[in-house]
Amino acid sequence: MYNLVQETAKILKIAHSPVVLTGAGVSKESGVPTFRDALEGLWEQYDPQELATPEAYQRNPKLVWDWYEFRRKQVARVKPNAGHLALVDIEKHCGTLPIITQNVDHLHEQAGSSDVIHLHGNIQNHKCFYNCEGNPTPIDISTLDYDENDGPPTCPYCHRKSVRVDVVWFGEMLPEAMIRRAYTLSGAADVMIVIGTSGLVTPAANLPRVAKKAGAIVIEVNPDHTPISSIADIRLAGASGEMLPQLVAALSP
Ligand code: BV8
Repeated sequence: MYNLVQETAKILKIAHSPVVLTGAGVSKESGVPTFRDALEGLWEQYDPQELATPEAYQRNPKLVWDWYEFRRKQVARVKPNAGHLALVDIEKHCGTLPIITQNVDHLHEQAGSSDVIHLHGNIQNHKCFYNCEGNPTPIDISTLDYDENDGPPTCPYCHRKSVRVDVVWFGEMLPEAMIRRAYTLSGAADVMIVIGTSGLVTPAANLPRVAKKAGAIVIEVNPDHTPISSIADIRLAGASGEMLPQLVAALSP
């Protein structure tokens, strides 16, 4: 593994336009369950795709609201881990390191990464399900007076019980500006580091192939094999909280 880390450091030292794609695995060592693990305890009877859809919210708004409140409070308690912090150091070494993330936590920003592209939104933000004042209709729930046990709060504009978390659900389009920039960055990258994603959800999962097709070197950091492993030039098979600090050490003179 030592040689692969050294090899990766050599590649990064001469990279002009490196880019990173992250998934839930990069936040796991902060104590945030990966998306597939996000169904612990009382939630384990559900499939995420049965909770993370507009249909699920319309079918059972309180269930969906409660799941996201459970996750939002979990995320609010955690801190960036060594992997997030190592990415900040790598950005300093490379001069630039845009991070395209599928994660809905804010740990990359909290660690100090300066350019984070959120493909799937942020669990701390909320909006009206009907976008009654425009798409989106942002709502700050800290200004609302609502009963935590009574499901979604009332929208202050249209007065329906329609407040929802501002993340991208299955079957919903990604924010146009975010996905367009992600494709542009991936197509212009000379190195893409893919960290902690199962590579199963599109369009995010397409990005490593876009980078590869454009001639980028693809490096995967993941303890497990994924559909992206087959196009990776280098696989650092381990936890990001261990692999990325080793990479920073190898970059240091
Ligand atoms: C779209 C926010 C156009 C919500 C998420 C059929 C019908 C309808 C749609 C589709 C269909 N077939 C395909 C689609 C498209 C669909 C899709 O891809 N479905 C999948 C299930 C097949 N995509 C969409 O709907 C997207 N929109 O395409 O719009 C459209 C519209 C209508 C119809 C068709 C197309 C929107 C997708 C966004 C969904 N929202 N998140 C929330 O968080 O609640 S997705 C969510 O799951 C994550 O954000 C992430 O993107 C995804 C997968 O999660 P990962 O991050 O990869 O995490 P996971 O747990 O899977 O894996 C963790 C990895 O980390 C593992 O590999 C593990 O080994 C590794 N790991 C563990 N520990 C560590 C580690 N790695 C490093 N270090 C460690 N310590």
